[in-house]
Amino acid sequence: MSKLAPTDVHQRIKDKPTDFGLKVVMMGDGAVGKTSLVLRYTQNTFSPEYKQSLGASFAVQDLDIQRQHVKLVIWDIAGQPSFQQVRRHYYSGAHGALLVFDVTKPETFMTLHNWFNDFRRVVPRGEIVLVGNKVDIEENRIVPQEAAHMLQRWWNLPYFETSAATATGVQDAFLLLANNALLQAQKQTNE
Ligand SMILES: Nc1nc2c(ncn2[C@@H]2O[C@H](COP(=O)(O)OP(=O)(O)O)[C@@H](O)[C@H]2O)c(=O)[nH]1
Ligand SMILES: [Mg+2]
Repeated sequence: MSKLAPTDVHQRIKDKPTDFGLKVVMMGDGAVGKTSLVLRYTQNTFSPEYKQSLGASFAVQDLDIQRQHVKLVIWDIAGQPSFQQVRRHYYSGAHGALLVFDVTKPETFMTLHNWFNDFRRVVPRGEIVLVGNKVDIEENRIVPQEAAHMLQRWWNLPYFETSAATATGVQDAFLLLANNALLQAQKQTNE
């Protein structure tokens, strides 16, 4: 039998029960930086190599927000269009989504409405935060801020400019998503 190390005991005493489990999903075309944003947020790391996601994986982040102990479960789903049916399945039960495009690739901006509609069809009241990623490569930027702001007003969503490479905006985007998702989850519990 293995003995508990003192640090484990401390960890267990410190561990508080979870008040809320929140599910959020990453959305957006392949290679916009979804996996990189999750890794930056949960592990504070970044890798410039491209590894295509297959299927889905998830990361967990413990947060204390609004005096609640929250377990944020972030689903990172593959962006391949052939997985559309699979995506619908992953959306169900989600409290929110991070909708990501790449500011250097206008085609990833043009497809946002598909992601938005797909998600809202399954989760009509899900919270969405819009994210323009890769702002660190400003010289390659093609999608201007004004275009994102237009969409933001149209859909009434929060918008953040981020870089998984430099960490710009990443914490802010996930924190606001978690906050809004928690409010939504609390509303549902009280109904
Ligand atoms: N310069 C830069 N490259 C990024 C950024 N985010 C992701 N990448 C790169 O873009 C590629 C695709 O990223 P990935 O996270 O796999 O995209 P996903 O398919 O949406 O999950 C990888 O080579 C990443 O290193 C960023 O903020 N800035
Ligand atoms: Mg990925």
